[in-house]
Amino acid sequence: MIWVLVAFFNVLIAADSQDGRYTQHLLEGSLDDKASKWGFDWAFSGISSFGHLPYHRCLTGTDELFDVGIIGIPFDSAVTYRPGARLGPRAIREASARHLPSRGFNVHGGVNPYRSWARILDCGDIPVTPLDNDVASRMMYEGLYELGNRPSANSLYGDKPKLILLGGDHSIALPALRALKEIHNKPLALVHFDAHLDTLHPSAYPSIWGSNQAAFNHGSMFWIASQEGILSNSSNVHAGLRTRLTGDDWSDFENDDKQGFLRISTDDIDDIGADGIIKRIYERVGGEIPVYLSIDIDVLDPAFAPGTGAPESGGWSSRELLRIITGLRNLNIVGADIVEDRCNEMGNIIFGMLIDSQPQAFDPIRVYARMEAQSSTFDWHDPNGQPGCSVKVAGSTHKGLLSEAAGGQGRHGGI
Ligand SMILES: [Mn+2]
Repeated sequence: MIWVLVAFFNVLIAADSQDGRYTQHLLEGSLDDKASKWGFDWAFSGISSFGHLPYHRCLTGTDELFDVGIIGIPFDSAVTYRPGARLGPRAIREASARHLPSRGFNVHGGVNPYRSWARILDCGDIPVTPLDNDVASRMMYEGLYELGNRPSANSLYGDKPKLILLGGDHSIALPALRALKEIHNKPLALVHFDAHLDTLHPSAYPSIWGSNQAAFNHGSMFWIASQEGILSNSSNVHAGLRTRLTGDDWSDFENDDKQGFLRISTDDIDDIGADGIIKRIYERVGGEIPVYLSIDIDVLDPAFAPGTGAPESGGWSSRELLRIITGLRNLNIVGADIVEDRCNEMGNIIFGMLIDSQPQAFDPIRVYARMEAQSSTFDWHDPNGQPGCSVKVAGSTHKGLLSEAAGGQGRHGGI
């Protein structure tokens, strides 16, 4: 067979000697030109990192600092309905292929995230075990604490990098909140987009086979976070709710009230519009407290996100959600997640918003909110066997201009 190769080589040489354009073309650039000649990708070429960002397995090396880290959390062992979100990070990365540095200017944020002050890396995945949720929770916490506690590459907007998590089911938010609370050394405000509350007492699930591990699920993680004192007790918001409740009464809402949440229902957008929802979130959260933004894509109508883990009809459109999220750019966001399915367009909007987020620029609706960290205990077991929540959250102070927020419960006002 070697003669075939030799013959082929001879043909190439002959062709080249007859017309030197091939050799000439190859030698045109110096070595320094290689990057400009080959260092780009089309939307459809290249390895599938998020938005064609530089990929660095950040957990295994500290040599690459970053300001915003994209981190996959391929874990879905805590769902109660439809699994599959462990494939989310891969799906999201693939779906983000049309985001490129050369065409990355975000008209909502007025910035090209790829060429901004921020160094953004795709930090790869945390290889979370699917076999033991206690171990999985520890792996997520340790990995995120490690990454979030590194110095940022550029300290212009903070000493610590911002973390964006690609889920994964929604339970991943709990180890993320634990890590970020430790890193920032104060309770966080949670801005939570979801059809569901996710502040459910673990015993709300219909089983007597409870355990501490069973309490770590994708509907109770914010209840646990509240019990552990991770969340500020009056700066949290749900947006896009349309869930049914446990049992025969309003106890899920009453339980939610105790955890310091303002509820904005899906229907509220018909009454106050996207701008009204943005305004309510600002009034509730303020611009200084560190914020964790958690987006369960079931906040969207199943028409837009049909593969999600627990679909509910009657949700917002992609356009409505993008408009609301983009309007939140002046929150002091320190971490965010996108969970419970694959998604595509939201990723770029979010990191554009994150790197443009700066507390000192927060001015349009100035809210003076100061929270005092409150100790609380976490014990999912209710000694009386009651499904109600034995929340122990001491009183907190909340100074500020929150008159509308206080009554701003939307369709579910006062419940
Ligand atoms: Mn949900």
